Amino acid sequence: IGFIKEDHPNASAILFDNLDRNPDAIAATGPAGTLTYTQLCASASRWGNAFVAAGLKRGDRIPFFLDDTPVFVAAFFGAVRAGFVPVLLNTLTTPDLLNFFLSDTDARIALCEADLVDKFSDEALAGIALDYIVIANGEGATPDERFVHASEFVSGQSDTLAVADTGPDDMCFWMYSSGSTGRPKGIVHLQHDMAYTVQSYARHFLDVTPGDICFSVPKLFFAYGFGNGITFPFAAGATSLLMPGRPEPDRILATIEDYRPTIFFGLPTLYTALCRADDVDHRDLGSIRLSVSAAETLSEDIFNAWKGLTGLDVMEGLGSTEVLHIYLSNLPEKKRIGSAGKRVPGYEILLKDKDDREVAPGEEGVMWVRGHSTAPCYWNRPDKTAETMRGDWLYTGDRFIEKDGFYFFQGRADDLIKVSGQWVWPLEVERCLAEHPHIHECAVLAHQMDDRRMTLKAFVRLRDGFTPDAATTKLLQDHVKQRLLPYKYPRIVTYLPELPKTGTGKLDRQALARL
Ligand code: 3SK
Repeated sequence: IGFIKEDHPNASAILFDNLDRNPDAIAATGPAGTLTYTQLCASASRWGNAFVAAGLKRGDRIPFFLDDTPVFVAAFFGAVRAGFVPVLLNTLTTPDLLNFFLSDTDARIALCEADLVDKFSDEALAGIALDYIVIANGEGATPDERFVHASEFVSGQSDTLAVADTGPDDMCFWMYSSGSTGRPKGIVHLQHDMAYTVQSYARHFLDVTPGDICFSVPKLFFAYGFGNGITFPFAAGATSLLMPGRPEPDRILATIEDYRPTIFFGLPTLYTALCRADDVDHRDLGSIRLSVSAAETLSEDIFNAWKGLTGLDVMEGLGSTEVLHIYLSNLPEKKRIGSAGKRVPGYEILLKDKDDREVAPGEEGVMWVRGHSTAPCYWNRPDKTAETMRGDWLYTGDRFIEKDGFYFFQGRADDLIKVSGQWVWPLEVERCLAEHPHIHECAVLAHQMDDRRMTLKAFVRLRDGFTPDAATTKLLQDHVKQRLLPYKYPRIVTYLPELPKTGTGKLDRQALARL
């Protein structure tokens, strides 16, 4: 794809190059405000200068506990341009986890959304030596002298900022993996990684032009939302539509009508909620030219429902935080429903068996990915780095089958469990259960019983009008027994009014495992 690393010594060029190209175009818009490229670069410069004035040293980490507003973007590019390292945190983080992040980053300054100041509780700050917690998007009383408002923090700083003397392989920003087990891992991305995702995925699949307005409902702290809402629009001189707050269907639909985005980025759970929203068929979705989905498999029902509403085929892909963005994708005109798509140019893909041998065509294997946007390591975790970053290849732990170049997800490599002495993939049971007409949504997890044996536990949200009782449980178990091998039925079925979701709208399997 003709990518020359040396051309990307500092990632802030993705924003600042627009000062020459289209300074007066709208860079960011949404309920929190609208800024041209000139205004956004000036704001980024003030942030960068303020971090320098606060005494940060090259490579110092700055945790971002921020919602999606222009402040996020300005502080991000200001920090990167000045040689500091933003750490993008999920704002749904619990205080104990926030404490871990603040300690793991060894940060001296953290940024916090005004609405979320309560999260910086005594528990979150125990043993943490922060000089400043900078409060964004709100004024008002501050809890103690460590807290300072952003207006004060950047006040008097210059509107221009010299770029730090970084190189393409210097650390640029981190995100944390949610991780299926154990504490989260800091995923380290380098200065050239963002530009690589532009030349690989964005160029071949999105073709963003300056007239586009990109709207990512998944938040900027999530690698998918980060590419959709920061990297791709700014690399093209387009506009990013930023919507802070909860991703409720009605707010999303109103935002689409008000700001008329042309590229819409969602997730399967979100498309499902939108397709089921009251009066969705009377809403104006006509501005959207391209709809993208990632992270999980979109059902054919929802694919068809969205097509009925918008006339658009959702373009499904799959990526990871370690790779930074999407490395498998369908195209609207070249797709297989239920598949994560084909290899994105710029990434090499291998499917290997457990002895590290490439599998034969049509056979299942664990996916390995190689490309220049993959993170080189997890911060301070040589054990986990060695498991995942193997030379310049990344071991994804996802099992796939490839047919005609399209990859079909089969589950995680590590979630195979033995029930009654026989192997079961919880995902296979989940997919089977999800087809039952009484089910709104469900998840199936491995569950260890008191006697240490493993079994399958289903978490089910029923559709309205169905009763969570023993008769329904038997119906659901019989459904699985009849469609899969009989031993695969979930021995435990727990009914919930709603299944917990992560900040990015995925099923929160860790939260379910704790129930
Ligand atoms: O989950 C995904 O498919 C994904 C896509 C893009 C970037 C990051 C992630 C995790």
